[in-house]
Amino acid sequence: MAKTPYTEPNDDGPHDTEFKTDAGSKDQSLESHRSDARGHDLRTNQGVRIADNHNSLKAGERGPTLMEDFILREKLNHFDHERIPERIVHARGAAAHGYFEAYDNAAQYSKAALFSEGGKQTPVFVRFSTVQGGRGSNDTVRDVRGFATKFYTEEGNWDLVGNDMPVFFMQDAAKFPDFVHAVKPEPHNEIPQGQSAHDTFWDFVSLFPESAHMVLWTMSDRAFPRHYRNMEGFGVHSFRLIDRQGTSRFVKFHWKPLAGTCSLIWDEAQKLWGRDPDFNRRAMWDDIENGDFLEYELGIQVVEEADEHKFDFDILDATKLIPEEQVPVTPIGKMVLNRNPDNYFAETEQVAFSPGHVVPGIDFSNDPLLQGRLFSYLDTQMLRLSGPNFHEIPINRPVCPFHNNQRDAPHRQTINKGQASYEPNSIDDGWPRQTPAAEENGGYETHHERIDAHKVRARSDSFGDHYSQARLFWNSQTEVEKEHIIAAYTFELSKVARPYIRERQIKEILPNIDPELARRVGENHGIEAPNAPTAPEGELGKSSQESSEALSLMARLPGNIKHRKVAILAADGVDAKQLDALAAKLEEGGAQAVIVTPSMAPVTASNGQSVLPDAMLNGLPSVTMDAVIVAGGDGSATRLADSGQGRYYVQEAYKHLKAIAALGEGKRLLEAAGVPTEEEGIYLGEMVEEVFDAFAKALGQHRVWSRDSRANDMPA
Ligand code: HDE
Repeated sequence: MAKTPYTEPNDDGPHDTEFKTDAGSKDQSLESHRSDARGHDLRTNQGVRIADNHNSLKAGERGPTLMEDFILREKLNHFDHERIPERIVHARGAAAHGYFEAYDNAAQYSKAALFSEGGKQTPVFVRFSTVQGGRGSNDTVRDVRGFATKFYTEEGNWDLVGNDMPVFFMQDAAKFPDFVHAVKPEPHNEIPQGQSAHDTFWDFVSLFPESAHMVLWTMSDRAFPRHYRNMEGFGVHSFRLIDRQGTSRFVKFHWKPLAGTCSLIWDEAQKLWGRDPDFNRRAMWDDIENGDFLEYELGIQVVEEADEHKFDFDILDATKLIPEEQVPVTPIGKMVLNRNPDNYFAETEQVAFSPGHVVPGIDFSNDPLLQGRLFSYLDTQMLRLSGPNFHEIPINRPVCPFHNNQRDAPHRQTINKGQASYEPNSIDDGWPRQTPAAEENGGYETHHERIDAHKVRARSDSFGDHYSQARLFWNSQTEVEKEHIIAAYTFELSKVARPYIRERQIKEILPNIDPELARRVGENHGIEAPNAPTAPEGELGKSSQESSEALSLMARLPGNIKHRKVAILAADGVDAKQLDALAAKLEEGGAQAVIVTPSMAPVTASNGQSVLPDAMLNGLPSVTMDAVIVAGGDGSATRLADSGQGRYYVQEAYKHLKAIAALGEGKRLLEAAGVPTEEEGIYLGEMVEEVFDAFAKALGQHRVWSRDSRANDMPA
């Protein structure tokens, strides 16, 4: 290939190679930007000490304020500009720092330095988000979760900007603004916040069959994860990894949570909007503060270029996943999130991700959704972060050196020395110079893909199948999950005012996923659904497999009680020794015991000991917990049974399929609340040892699934 004539590469090889990352590199790079006011005087931004921070400058004590008051003007001026435009999507987020550690096998797939050797650590910053709601909306809404990771590698930043669902609502970037306009709060009244249950969303998706697969995912319990640590992540598109020999392979990226997958229940998620709108971000923050870190494995599904067309779908179509039975997920590394940001705005709000931030060894596919994203993310940062220098904001700066001839623009921080800001130049001896591509430590080289085609505004026939994988997902759900999906469609469509939109979804979309799904949702709306698919054969498509285990949330349940929060209900008269024994058992398994009492006043145990509560009944209601234990003692449970809040606590826990144990007289609370005492998932006994193992086993399954069909009878 002909070289650009003025190429003057580094004659003695690349120069910035002495730079190496370790897990702490980003923390160090942030250190010079941190500011701690303790021990310092209050000053203006120009450094002048302030003598009075309470009174503006006036003409007389009761007179008008003077323009001259430069201290007041600076303060108000700065305050007036404190907000930046929120993200058009993914506005509400929470983030954490951590590190990625490569496994031994990673280097065989990609020449990227972060994968170069087993055990190599690279700092990361991860932002989780919801999509639809504004910055101040709720955490536990029914929505997709963003899972965006910035790897600060020694060759520059790599952003893996993914979601917690492996597919997307559309195939072509051209439809993204339409979709977002439809799902966002409606334009005339800005209602509803954080929800897809409204006319414009269902109007659009019921007319847009390619969204059916992703909409089905969002109608599943995946749409409200219990904790960010219990959520999978997906790069969604096919990307390319390039190895040292220059071989390109298609890959799909997966984050597999080591703590297993589990979700909330819709009723619980809704109640949390009021009880704790910050439920997910608080849990992540608290856990990290307590040293209980979030951990994920990075996995890849690898498709050799020769196999690109061997699937019954197009791997460039972002509405399709590659079933794990067809291409297993190979783990290539592990990520640990172990440090909270120092400042929400400076880090979480100002972090700027882009799928276009890649490093040598990582490349794009022609997925038309991904191609559109490559433009959109940089464009959005120009507005959000006020210009092209957003890469200089501390959280966005690569940890490796970076020099180029980009100059000036708003808020420029770097003081570029020298006269030459162009290339070629002789004044600065040609610096900064290009680095030729190489097996390692080279300049970025795009994979040499041959493209010989007409310029067309068209879509490939191989993108025509809109339903086969929606059917695959539906067939892969357990009965309980299917019931929750039916309830979700029923609920969402009940919020749609226009009957013809409801009807269209039930008659024209759902039967193509599954006629039984359509019939059940239709029944709940008094609409008769066709008993067979209605879409043309091509749209219905065919999946070479009936179901896929990995698509059910149940496939990766936690299996143990680690990280779980268990409420121990207690009131005056409680058996203090039992409380200690319970706390010890729970902590031994890595769970957190939370003593919940009627008020924040200490309770007096039966042995006279004073027990300090961790929370009160309506302070940390059962929706914030994973399971409940009613402690025994002398009168404790009777006191709880006499209180509406006490009874409600266990009723709600029952309704949300939580494991419940009651010790000794604790049973009285269950009886008073109308909670059945003799069924699976309810554990009664005199001693902790009698009930604990069975209780812990049920908690490891996350919920008592066998209760699901009865749970809604509980009027909580
Ligand atoms: Fe995004 N997306 N997106 N998206 N996206 C944004 O960029 C966009 C898509 C995702 O925590 C925006 O900086 C287009 C798929 C995450 O800061 C914006 C298209 C996936 C985040 C944007 C998509 C995502 C964003 C808004 C279709 C999963 C939050 C603010 C062509 C693979 C990142 C911003 C963070 C954010 C555009 C589709 C994930 C407007 C045009 C598919 C996790 O640029």
